[in-house]
Amino acid sequence: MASEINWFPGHMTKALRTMTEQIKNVDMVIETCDARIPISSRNPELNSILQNRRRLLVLNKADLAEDSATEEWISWYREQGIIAIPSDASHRKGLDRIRLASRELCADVLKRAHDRGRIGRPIRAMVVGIPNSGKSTLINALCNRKIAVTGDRPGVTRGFQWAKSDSSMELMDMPGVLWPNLGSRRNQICLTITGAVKPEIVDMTSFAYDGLNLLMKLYPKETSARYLLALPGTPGYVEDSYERFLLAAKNRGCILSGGRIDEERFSVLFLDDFKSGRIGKMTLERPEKPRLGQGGES
Ligand SMILES: Nc1nc2c(ncn2[C@@H]2O[C@H](COP(=O)(O)OP(=O)(O)OP(=O)(O)O)[C@@H](O)[C@H]2O)c(=O)[nH]1
Ligand SMILES: [Mg+2]
Repeated sequence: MASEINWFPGHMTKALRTMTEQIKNVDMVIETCDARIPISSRNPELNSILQNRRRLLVLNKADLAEDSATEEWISWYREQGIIAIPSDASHRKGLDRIRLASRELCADVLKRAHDRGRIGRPIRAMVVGIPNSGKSTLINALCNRKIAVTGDRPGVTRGFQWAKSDSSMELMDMPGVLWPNLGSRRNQICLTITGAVKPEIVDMTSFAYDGLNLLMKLYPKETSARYLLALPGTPGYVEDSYERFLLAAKNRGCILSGGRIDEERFSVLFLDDFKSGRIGKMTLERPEKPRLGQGGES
């Protein structure tokens, strides 16, 4: 089924082309990823376009991720030589650190401009990342104005747009971009349940089912509490994952007339629960411990 999904619609090809054209007009890149999936929400195809531009990685939606895991990721990225900063753009958290790190990253550019008499030259940054990771929200927060259109679905920003902040930064908003096939099925699940993929293009019931299984594995206590399921290893635990999915749906009242379980309604409800953090603060992947003799990003 997954191979038939078009994860990479045409407007994303256009966005990559725009990035390639515009990269020469910026001093640095701010890449937003989703703090709940700090690896699988990074588009591997951006590297060839952004090359060795100064880059800041923002772990956005940190309010939905487990705090200790976010700290682990920040340290892990630091070890890889990547500056990563957590933020909650919706609630304007992490902005000062982003501004400061941007100034530090571009210190030489600012100094050169200063030496040529351009005092207070703004930093120009292109904001890139996967759809729905909060690029436009972050830009509005940094500018303290609603300049960019935002929305609770992927694919809101369709073209590039400049936004000027308080004179210290000029930010270029970009459409969110995925890549063909998205890697492993686990990556596809992570990206779909966190909201980077348009729900219309996938079978959401199958992703909700896989998502519930993943959460039961990673956060059994929180997940079973939300859906009134018995914990693994306790009496009443349902071993069969499909039976468990149906029971969760039933426990949340998703029942059709005649007693049949409304899997579709439960899928929407589950995905909405996860997206809004109602099941708990959750991080779906952890940094790999480096194996001896290994460096760089996985
Ligand atoms: N909880 C939480 N929600 C956020 C955060 N940042 C953005 N959002 C929400 O995430 C959704 C997507 O935000 P956008 O700023 O439109 O995302 P985008 O990356 O510009 O998306 P595209 O333009 O589609 O690529 C919106 O509903 C925002 O309110 C955050 O830090 N925490
Ligand atoms: Mg946007």
